[in-house]
Amino acid sequence: MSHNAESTAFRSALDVIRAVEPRVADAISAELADQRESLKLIASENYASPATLLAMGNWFSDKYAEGTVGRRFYAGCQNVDTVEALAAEHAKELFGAAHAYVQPHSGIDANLVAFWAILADRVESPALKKAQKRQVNDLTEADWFALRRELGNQRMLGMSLDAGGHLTHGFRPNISGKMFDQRSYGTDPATGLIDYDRVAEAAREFTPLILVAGYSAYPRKVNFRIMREIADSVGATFMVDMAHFAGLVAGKVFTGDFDPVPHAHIVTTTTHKSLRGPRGGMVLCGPELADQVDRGCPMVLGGPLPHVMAAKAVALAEARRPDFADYARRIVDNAQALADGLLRRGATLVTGGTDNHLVLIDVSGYGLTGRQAEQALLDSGIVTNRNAVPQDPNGAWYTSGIRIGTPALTTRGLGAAEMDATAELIHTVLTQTSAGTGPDGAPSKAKYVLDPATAESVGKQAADLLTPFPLYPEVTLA
Ligand code: DSN
Repeated sequence: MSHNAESTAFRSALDVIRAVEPRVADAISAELADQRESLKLIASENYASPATLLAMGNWFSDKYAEGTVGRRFYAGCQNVDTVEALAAEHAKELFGAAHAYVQPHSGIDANLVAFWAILADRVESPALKKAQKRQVNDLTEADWFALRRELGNQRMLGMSLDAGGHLTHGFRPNISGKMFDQRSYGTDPATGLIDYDRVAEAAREFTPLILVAGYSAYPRKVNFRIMREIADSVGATFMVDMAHFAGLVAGKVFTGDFDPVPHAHIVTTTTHKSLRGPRGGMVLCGPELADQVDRGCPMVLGGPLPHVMAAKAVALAEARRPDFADYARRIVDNAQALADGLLRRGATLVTGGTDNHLVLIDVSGYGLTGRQAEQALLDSGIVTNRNAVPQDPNGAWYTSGIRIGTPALTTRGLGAAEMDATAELIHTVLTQTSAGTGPDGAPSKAKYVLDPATAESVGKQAADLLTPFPLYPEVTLA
């Protein structure tokens, strides 16, 4: 039996792996089967193309390449230079950025690179300047102490986690909340929307060194022009983490005031969410910060992952094609269709809807915590994640929200009609689930009751919904 190139490639790879450790080959096959069967609504996930996936499984993984293109600490990096330069070139063209640094391994790495670039650029520290000029032998113990004190007490203002901000924007359990003197801005309790006057007020009071915009659970566009004006008014560096919506920027759905690249001093992103690339991070900036950003390795990062940079180059080339703009548009159309379907059925949505790729359902109206809802939906073949809502009484663990997003299902080809059907399935599960009790009979935030027959029926309908939209149709493993 003959196979197309993709099937042959993945089958051959699995055969080779199976000969060494069959359980790994089986797990990889099982992961494809699981992803094919699940109605994936996790807002931060997607399906990378076969070309992107295949670009990661090769000899680039064997290469050390600390440094930057043409200026490495290791010999023999000419091919790594090729893929790193290609990825950076595609990123610059795609986003209209002056400089792109494609080495970060993840979003947190990208943010740390950006934080340290800003600190190195902005903090008046003679000791730091000496260290930057590699005059470290001239630094005394007192200099090092001063450097740590000066760098460690800078101010950052970012969006609070429960309003939809990200862990790395100063939330206490993350290093960003420990290395910075941090404050956060929230959203208007009545509307759930960012109140720019309040952000400006917080910035005036706190005078941060860094103002951060970006989110992982805010279902609306952000006006980056206004945010930049606020940053400028207090002399802050304006940083945007566009990890969640990079695909919408790439696809020109977010333009003008809503495109962060022309407005921010520095922009970070992951490459695997709506951008649909490999798992990794990236930093974009103007010429002023480029040198500091390029010091990400060794300041924050170890050796880059050349195999992932190769995959970034492939995915970014894909995102420059005209059909990516259509994909980005459909992501938002689908999110709005999903939101409308839920609202028509009586759900409460944070901000009352969406204008990006995600929807945040407040499940307290169903008498559930986010954790109960997440598990009941999972039992029914619908993969989501629980998420805090603004001023969440259940905190970040149990939460009162369910975050759903459309990048993955849009990649599969589902459209507005399927989004409405998905809204019906979610509504069915949430209305049919009730809060359970613990062993002592006390109310539980984790236990729930859902008739297994309902879960099975919804699971079957979810599977039926996916049948016309096969995942990786070009790949046959059996
Ligand atoms: N964990 C990612 C998300 O789901 O939003 C962000 O880091």
